[in-house]
Amino acid sequence: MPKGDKTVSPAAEVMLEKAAEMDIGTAFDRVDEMKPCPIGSKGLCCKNCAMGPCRLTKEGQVGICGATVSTVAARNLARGIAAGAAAHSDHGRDLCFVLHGAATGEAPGYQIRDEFKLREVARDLEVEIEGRTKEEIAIDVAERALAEFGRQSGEIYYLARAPQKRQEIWRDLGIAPRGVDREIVEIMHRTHVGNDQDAEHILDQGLRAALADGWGGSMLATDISDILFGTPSPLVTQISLGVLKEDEVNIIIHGHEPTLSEMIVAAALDPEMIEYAKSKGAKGITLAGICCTSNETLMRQGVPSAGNFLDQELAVLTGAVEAMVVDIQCIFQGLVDVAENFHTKIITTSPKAMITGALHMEFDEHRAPEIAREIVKTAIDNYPNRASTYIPDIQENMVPGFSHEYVRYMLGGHYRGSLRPLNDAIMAGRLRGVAGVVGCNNPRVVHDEAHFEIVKAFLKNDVLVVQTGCGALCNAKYGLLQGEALKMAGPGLREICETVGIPPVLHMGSCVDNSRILTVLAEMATEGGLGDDISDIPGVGLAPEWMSEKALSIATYFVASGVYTIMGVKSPVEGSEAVTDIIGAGWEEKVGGKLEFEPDIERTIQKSLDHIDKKRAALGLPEYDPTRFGQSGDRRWQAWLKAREEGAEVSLYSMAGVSVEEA
Ligand code: MSK
Repeated sequence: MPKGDKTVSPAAEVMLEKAAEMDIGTAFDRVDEMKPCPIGSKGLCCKNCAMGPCRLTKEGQVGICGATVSTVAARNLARGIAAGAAAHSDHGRDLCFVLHGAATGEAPGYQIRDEFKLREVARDLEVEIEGRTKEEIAIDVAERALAEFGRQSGEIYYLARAPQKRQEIWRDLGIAPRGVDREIVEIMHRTHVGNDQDAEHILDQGLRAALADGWGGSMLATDISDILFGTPSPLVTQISLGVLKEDEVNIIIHGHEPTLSEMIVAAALDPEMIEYAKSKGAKGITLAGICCTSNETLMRQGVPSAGNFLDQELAVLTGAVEAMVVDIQCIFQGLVDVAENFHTKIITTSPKAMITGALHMEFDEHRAPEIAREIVKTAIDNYPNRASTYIPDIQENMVPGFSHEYVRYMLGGHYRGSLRPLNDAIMAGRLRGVAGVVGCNNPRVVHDEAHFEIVKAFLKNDVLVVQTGCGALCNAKYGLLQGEALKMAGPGLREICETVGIPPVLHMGSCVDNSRILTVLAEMATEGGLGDDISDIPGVGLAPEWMSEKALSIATYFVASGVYTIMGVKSPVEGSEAVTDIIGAGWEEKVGGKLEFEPDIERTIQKSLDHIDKKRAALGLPEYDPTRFGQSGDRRWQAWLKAREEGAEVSLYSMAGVSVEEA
């Protein structure tokens, strides 16, 4: 395997060599063995009834029922959106139950950590606040939130958080979601054989269900996680496989829901558990995350991250993991096979996700602390079974935790918190625009390459980047989520970041936390100066290494909210020109955003910058000109650059105490 052929991650590279040496297969190998079906990959295989599957290979061909290429491709895409919206939203529903239990006392160990946010959410859900205890409010918030899933008519509450103009667009088109579950079920109904057979009409429902996810299920998941576990603010932690420790019990938490992982964090910090680990010969307990469980726990508790989606099997290959504790979504079944070569226990915990061959220790919020301790104890008991280990000595610092509340605060403090300075910077041209670069890894493309290259190009072009999910974890591994990355930023972006004291790439959380990006966009649109709708903002959304149905739902709710969204890898509707047009020019005309699939990294960058410039011109803003703002004025920064050029191993943070005169 040529170097860099599979991944740009040095830690992953080392582990893939190890896997080859040990003859252990991973997703990086399976992808070569499994060629994609040329018909299904283009969206042209219909298996919605037992007359088929009908495999359509060219325009003009129809299935046994007469379904056309565009109908089949649209149905397949809509079903993908439905599955993604269901996954996010079911995650949100479970958090509502935990909040309810925390308030009634039926879920011991959970607390209402952010009462301020509880009150804000209560206000938006029209729950009475005055003269009530936080528990009384929380019970009503949980019940009102749960009712959003089963709501049958009207509109979900959080649509009111969108700019007025956007709400009117949704109402005029008849795509304002009535209830989360209803819109998902309706996709399944419409795409049943012999039902909705007009591609555009099918995909209108795709927009509606995706909105129910973004402004409904996902937004509720984010809000309730913040109420229960705290609204994130920046902190420093580490990432990559080097966070695992040779002489400690290593437990990896992987999946998405913070409900169990937060309890495992508490159990792993318990002095009794640490003593127990010592009694087994370890020096302590190290907890590390993978995927979005990692995002949840690193931004609130500073739990280090072992990596992103494609790092999951590689972490087991270190031989140093006593237990990998998984809950829902993005968990490879292949983990069990890899773990068979080591002592590692794969522990499933969700009643919705069991894996044959894994140890199942089911989570129940009514006795969460007890279950978490049992799991940690199981991992500790496994430590003496460890054989040889191989942990790459590679890790990087990162600064996660930029919730939209913190972004508002950092730009104006408690009393003047607002996004005004952000809008002003875009209007002045210091910032060319904004980009949300989110989503997964996909072994069909080089691991982490597209995320890294695209974000570097944006920084150079003064585009402020926000990231979530595995995309955020990717660029954290390469040092972009810390102050040192300002060396890659253009002069305007660098000045803004230096003034505010932020890295040029802002980590906003997990997959469901893409809802935080929607909130920021809505506030930018209503703040003034950048039009009056999200579609006016010079910004783009990207998922360059997407792989999951959740990514399809996320992309669709960004488009439905007015954002030009580009996904990489390949188009799942490539076989239908009509559907490609519907989600492109068609959706742009309807909702102001469009969805494109562009596998080429350079073209993705160019399309994004062209779009940002087009939006700037439409707003009458000055043309982007990086020479207008000259060099960064931060002399500490200049001193740091000089010191590095001279070969000194000095961190920018360590220079914080250097006076300007000294610098
Ligand atoms: S975990 S959905 S691989 S971002 Fe949220 Fe990562 Fe994508 Fe899963």
